[in-house]
Amino acid sequence: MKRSLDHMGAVRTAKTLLKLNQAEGFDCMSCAWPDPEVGHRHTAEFCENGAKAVAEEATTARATPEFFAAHSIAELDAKSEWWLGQQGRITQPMVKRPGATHYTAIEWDEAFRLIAAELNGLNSPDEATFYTSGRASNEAAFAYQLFVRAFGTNNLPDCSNMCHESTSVALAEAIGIGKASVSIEDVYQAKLIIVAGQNPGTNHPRMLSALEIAKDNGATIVSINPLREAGLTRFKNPQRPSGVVGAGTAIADLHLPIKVNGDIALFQALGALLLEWDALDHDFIERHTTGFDAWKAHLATLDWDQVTEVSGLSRAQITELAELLRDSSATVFCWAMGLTQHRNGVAAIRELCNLAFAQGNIGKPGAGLFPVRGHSNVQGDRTMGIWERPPQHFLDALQNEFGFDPPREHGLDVVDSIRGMRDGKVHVFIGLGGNFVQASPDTDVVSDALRNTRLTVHVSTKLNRSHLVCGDTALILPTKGRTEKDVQAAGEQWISVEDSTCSVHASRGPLKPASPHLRSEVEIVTGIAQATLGDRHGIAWQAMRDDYSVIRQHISRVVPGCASYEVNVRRPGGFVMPHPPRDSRTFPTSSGLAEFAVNPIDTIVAPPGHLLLQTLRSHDQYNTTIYGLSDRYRGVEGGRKVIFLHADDIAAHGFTDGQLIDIETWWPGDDVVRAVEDFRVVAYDTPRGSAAAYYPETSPLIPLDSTADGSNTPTSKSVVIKLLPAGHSPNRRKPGDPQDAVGSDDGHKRWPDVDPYLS
Ligand SMILES: Nc1nc2c(c(=O)[nH]1)N[C@H]1C(S)=C(S)[C@@H](COP(=O)(O)OP(=O)(O)OC[C@H]3O[C@@H](n4cnc5c(=O)[nH]c(N)nc54)[C@H](O)[C@@H]3O)O[C@H]1N2
Ligand SMILES: Nc1nc2c(c(=O)[nH]1)N[C@H]1C(S)=C(S)[C@@H](COP(=O)(O)OP(=O)(O)OC[C@H]3O[C@@H](n4cnc5c(=O)[nH]c(N)nc54)[C@H](O)[C@@H]3O)O[C@H]1N2
Ligand SMILES: [Mo]
Repeated sequence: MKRSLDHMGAVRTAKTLLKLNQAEGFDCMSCAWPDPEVGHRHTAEFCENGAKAVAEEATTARATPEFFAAHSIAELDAKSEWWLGQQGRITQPMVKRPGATHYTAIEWDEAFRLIAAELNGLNSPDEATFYTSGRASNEAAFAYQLFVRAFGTNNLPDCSNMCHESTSVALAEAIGIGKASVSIEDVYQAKLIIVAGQNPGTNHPRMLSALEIAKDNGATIVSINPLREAGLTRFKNPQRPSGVVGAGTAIADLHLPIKVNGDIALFQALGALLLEWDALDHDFIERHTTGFDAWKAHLATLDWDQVTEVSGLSRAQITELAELLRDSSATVFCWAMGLTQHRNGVAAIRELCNLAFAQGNIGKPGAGLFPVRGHSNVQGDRTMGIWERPPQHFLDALQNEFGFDPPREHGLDVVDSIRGMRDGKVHVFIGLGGNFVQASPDTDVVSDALRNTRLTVHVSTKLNRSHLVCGDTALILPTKGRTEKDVQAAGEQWISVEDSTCSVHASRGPLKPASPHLRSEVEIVTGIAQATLGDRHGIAWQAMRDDYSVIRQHISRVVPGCASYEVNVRRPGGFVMPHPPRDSRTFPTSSGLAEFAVNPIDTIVAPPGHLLLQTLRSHDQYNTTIYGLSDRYRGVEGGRKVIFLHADDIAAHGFTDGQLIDIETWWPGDDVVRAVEDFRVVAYDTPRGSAAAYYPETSPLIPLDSTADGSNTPTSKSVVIKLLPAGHSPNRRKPGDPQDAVGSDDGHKRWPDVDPYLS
């Protein structure tokens, strides 16, 4: 409430928060956690971090043309990401012309003409890349992918490429559809819930309420995580009077402090024990799966010494979880970035699927696979066709509906788009939301790549680093957000989104837009499309812009599972997309069966003297948006450049708790030294050899080429690092380089003189 009142004042706070996640209100733009059924929602159906996300968007601060006149781009680039965000909502389209030092205002139509001229001047449509962050609505996303394909490319990288792509790949192979097989009701009914590589207390706080309900119903909850995340160990439900006082509920009954990247070994060991005890669903295996015998044979060779070494867990700890699995009649497996962002992320998720198949934990009440998505509409955007590797049937449907022949070859994902720009093959970058420079790995490389382009365009609500890393020409196109009313020619519009459990529903913003010049994402996308394509292919962009139900009619004919979209999505609470494994144990894989997989335990082993670093979120950020400098649940206040280490690792390096150090990456065959400097050592309860630090401050350490097998996801959760006392990194910047306050993000800046953290 304090944050909301500070940023929005009392009236806007009441207007927004009471509409948040209500059937007639708007969808929270924070995470993709599902809403309870209509009729079972609280008056305050939101969490602390959802309220922060709303305050961040509905803030009364404004970044006007006068603001941009007063600050050069170089000056803004010396500021922290936090400071940039605090300048408020961007009020008008802004342009940086070639050679200019400042952004200046530009009319919408001129901006669109400028984009059209650059796009139409390319030798090939593949010389442009079109990024999407996961906040865009289904309507905006559908129009955007339609424009990009009508323009002639499948270069549609998105934040998913850096997020749950390993999940999408693994699940598509294993069950034939890349989405969660559960409803929120399944969570309530589960007997056992495993939360692996996820920190719901911070990133999906309303999940804790669901876990609490499950617990009240008798479920056992297990966390598998190198860190003992506070939200799982003591949860005070703010929705209950008893939740605000007292010690809170211990959500997790069992915590397995796994080493970073130890999960495949653990899952295989669990499988081996289930096999040994014959704790299997033979009927399910027989009727619905393939590959069981190979999996069984593979696990017969399991080396327990390797398992305990790699996972950092004892046989007794693993057996305790295996017994819980054995005794559970319905298990839900939840996961997030702790599994996906590793070189072997796809294999880890396939191994988790093996466990689910062995006991038939899919397609029955209280059981299933639950990848908990990040961005509020990242799943919907993919459903709408934001994908660089679209399935042929989707392209066929697009062709039928619009009469043009969409490009058939795969496009560039995030990592390949960066390579394309770096190598001078991609000349235009357009971002529908997001903060590409800070979200991508290898910050210095991606910065140079963007600067190497002719045009960068960002459709954004607020100022961020990516606006300051410009192509020859750069545009910022300010958009309305979820909190805001959207009136078009046909009257007030609403949009639709899909959550982690395939539930699709409507969202309407209650507030007057931050500036009269703002346009909606649909308006901007169709505006660019119309300027670029004109009458090409005869697509009626204007009609879509005037009335979003025109887009929804197209969606109903193109997107599988969306028949009668307009009617279904208008229902209170919306509708649930079909999911054959969940609905009928039908598996649309190539074999028509759920597929067991055999994976080696090829965990990344850090060379002697090195550690494995995972880069994660604090309690006070939304991805690259830094709300503040407090990671309350981990006891860190006032700064973000910290590294969490086991006390023995600190001692082994000859460091002390609180000391400043530099961090370097080790990457085979690479002569570049990647380093970030002046990170404060924090002794923490994590296995030896495993380190943790915040993203995006540590993103410069992640080599662009370090990606997951099969999904090309940057390995944000397993970076081999070396630690040095501060000042010893050869990469260190010279004195006189920009020095900045806390919250700095390029790793080259110093702490202030005040004590940067109090634990
Ligand atoms: N408030 C807030 N909410 C958010 C976001 C935000 O930034 N702020 N971001 C949104 C987005 S886009 C996403 S994708 C989600 C992210 O949600 P999470 O995946 O929960 O986010 P991370 O902070 O990356 O945390 C990863 C967790 O995995 C653990 N972990 C790391 N490595 C390993 C490993 O090798 N094995 C295991 N078992 N665990 C490991 C870490 O200790 C940490 O608890 O949250 C979404 N919601
Ligand atoms: N090292 C490291 N890197 C990571 C990760 C990690 O764990 N570690 N996580 C990865 C993950 S999971 C993800 S999803 C990506 C996130 O990558 P992105 O989605 O690219 O990043 P965000 O920080 O969510 O984007 C924030 C920006 O979006 C804009 N914005 C906000 N609301 C709206 C809106 O309604 N419309 C539009 N058009 N713009 C809006 C604002 O200008 C804001 O600055 O980062 C990835 N990068
Ligand atoms: Mo994400």
